[in-house]
Amino acid sequence: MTVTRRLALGATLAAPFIAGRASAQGITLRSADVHPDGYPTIEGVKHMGRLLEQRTNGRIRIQVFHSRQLGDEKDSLEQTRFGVIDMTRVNTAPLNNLVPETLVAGLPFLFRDTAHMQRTMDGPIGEDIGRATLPHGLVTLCYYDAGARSFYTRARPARTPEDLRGMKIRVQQSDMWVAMMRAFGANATPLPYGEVYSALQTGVVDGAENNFPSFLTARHFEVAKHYVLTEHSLTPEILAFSKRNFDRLPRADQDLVRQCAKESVPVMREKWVAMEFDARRQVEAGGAQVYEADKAAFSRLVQPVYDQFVRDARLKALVDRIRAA
Ligand code: GTR
Repeated sequence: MTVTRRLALGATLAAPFIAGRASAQGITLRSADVHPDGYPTIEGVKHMGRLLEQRTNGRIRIQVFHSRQLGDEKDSLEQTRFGVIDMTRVNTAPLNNLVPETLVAGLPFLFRDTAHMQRTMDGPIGEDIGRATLPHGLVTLCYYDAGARSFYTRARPARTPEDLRGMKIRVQQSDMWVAMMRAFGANATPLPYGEVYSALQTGVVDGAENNFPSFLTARHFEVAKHYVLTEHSLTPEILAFSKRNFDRLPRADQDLVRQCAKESVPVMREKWVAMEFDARRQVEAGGAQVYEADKAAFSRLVQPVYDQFVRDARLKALVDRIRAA
């Protein structure tokens, strides 16, 4: 982010806080996202905003700050927790160290498929995970899809754990994700999303892992062309509201915010399915190669991650319930 941009934003955000201050103009909720405009997560939040606007005759609106205008996910999470902004859409990973319940949703090869992930996160298990964010200043409103994450590398494809051994792989800033790479035999380099492109370009890392839409929109396919379908995690996205600001809303508005977020989920998912398909086509047209992976070999290695992170009874119970779901 340039200095001028940061300063300009600082000025915007320093403006008197709006949520909970009923005025003639109503409330504009500020929401952050790292993705560019048009990405399915942003379309989801915009849909939620349209619903709120319709149902309150324009009294409540949402303004989305996309493209990391408010920084990377750790930054926007802090801003949300402290009520500087109202909402943020992040992956579960940047929450893992703070709220261990969220790491369950990213565990390698836990969800059998997308339907299993959606059923889990939309139901009581997702509610329990969401409730765990409350003491940390975040009201979890809903979960969005993030497809399956797979590895992509610069020099050669990593189709087996053997191929991946010793490679430096960028991961999100989560201890569980670091351990996952270790289990696969790679060296994890935790970095914020905004730094991944240049890390790949300059060879600071040998590869990274993500879904097709992010691989495309962050342009990583330009600098790491070998995409291998390991699909090692179906970690979903979280849409979180600042608890501090949520508590200042009247009860009826709180219910409405929750309801409109819920109703944005199928819209987001529809856009996701379309984009996932299209993104794969586009990266291939742009010179990326997609390979099958030896998934069984990768999945045989994950037990140490479970041993290290799913130790206490709370998390064990969540994992058992997910497996049984
Ligand atoms: C994307 C996800 C982002 C962020 C990013 C990353 O798939 O939508 O929220 O987690 O991956 O790898 O940092």
